[in-house]
Amino acid sequence: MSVARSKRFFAIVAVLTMLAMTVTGCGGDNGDTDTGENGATGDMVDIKIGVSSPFTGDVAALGTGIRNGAQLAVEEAAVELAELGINLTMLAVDDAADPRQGVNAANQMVSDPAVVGVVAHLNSGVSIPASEVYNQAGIVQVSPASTNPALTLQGFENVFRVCTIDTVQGSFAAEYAYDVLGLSSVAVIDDSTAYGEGLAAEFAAAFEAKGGDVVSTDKIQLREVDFTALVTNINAASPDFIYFGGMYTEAGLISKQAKEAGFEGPLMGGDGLYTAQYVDIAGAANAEGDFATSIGLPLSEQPKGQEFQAAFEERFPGEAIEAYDTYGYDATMVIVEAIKVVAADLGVDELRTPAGKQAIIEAVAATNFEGVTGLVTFDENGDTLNEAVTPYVVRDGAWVPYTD
Ligand code: ABU
Repeated sequence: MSVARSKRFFAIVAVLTMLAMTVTGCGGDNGDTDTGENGATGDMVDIKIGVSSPFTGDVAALGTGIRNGAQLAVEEAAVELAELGINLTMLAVDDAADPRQGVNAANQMVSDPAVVGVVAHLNSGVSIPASEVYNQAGIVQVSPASTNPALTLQGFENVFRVCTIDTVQGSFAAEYAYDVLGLSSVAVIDDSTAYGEGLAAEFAAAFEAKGGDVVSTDKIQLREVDFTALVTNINAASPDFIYFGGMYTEAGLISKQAKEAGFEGPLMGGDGLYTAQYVDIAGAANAEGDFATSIGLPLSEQPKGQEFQAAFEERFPGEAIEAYDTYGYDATMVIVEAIKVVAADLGVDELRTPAGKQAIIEAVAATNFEGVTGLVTFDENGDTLNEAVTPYVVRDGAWVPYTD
């Protein structure tokens, strides 16, 4: 981060306070600025970046974090873009981790002519159906956190993600469990979602390829709370550990109920578990020694992680930085960088036109951006080339990077 940029990162100036008042969605709703017929407020062209993830419901901790990261980025970028004649604000819409609500959110965002790109969504099962809406509308979608490979294999030129995919995460987890942790038998469970099913399948295939024994495979449903029969069967099979493909709410309950039923091994899962909420739900004693892989490097090792942390703590005092906050920030900045390219090439008045939005898609495809999380570049499918994954373990009631 350059000195000038770093200063902007921390500066909360009067104009920013005014702009922040138009950043919507803190309560999960949307909002509009007063915009003239030509999309201009005074001499400024109104441009919005849409942000949609779960701000309510069982996985709101991760979804709200994405919005926080995006909000930080928009507020920082608004100062620079104002100098170009662009009034940049954020349109935040809750998808509640629900595919139908996600498609509604997508329709709401693309129907606003000021929206030139979206940071969306957390859940793969939401991102995939919503991506059709963005594709039809010719709007760029950059997901901060949807890791199912299918999202970027649809042939949509407008779809990108800054997180690596579950093919990478699942095989990393299998190798780690078998080679580093010395675990050789596992009960695999997934939550019947695109993410959970996909990750569990990738993990199980890679674990068996290593020589590991998958003693059972089971499915649960979202919002299930009683896993008595499942953990009884797993205890009878006595695997070394449980692997769960899914999110932290169900994972925490399975860990709790398995340990309380006498299971002595750890539970392991993916990035959907990497939040303090997991430990709270499982109970610290039950979660102790459980494992998760998460996308990217630990915050302290991300290239601009410490600057992000300082800015975040000033902007959101008392709030925790969740797994995908820096990815929400970087996904937003990828769109901001594209806006700057298109504004320079075509002029700010073209940004809201179909040609301008298409040019933004093309500029995002050519991204070469030093983000908080590292260098952001995309392959021909729109997947990031940054494939970092980190193993974490619960120690003394908190997730920490795992070291031998
Ligand atoms: N990648 C974590 C959870 C989000 C999803 O891909 O469904």
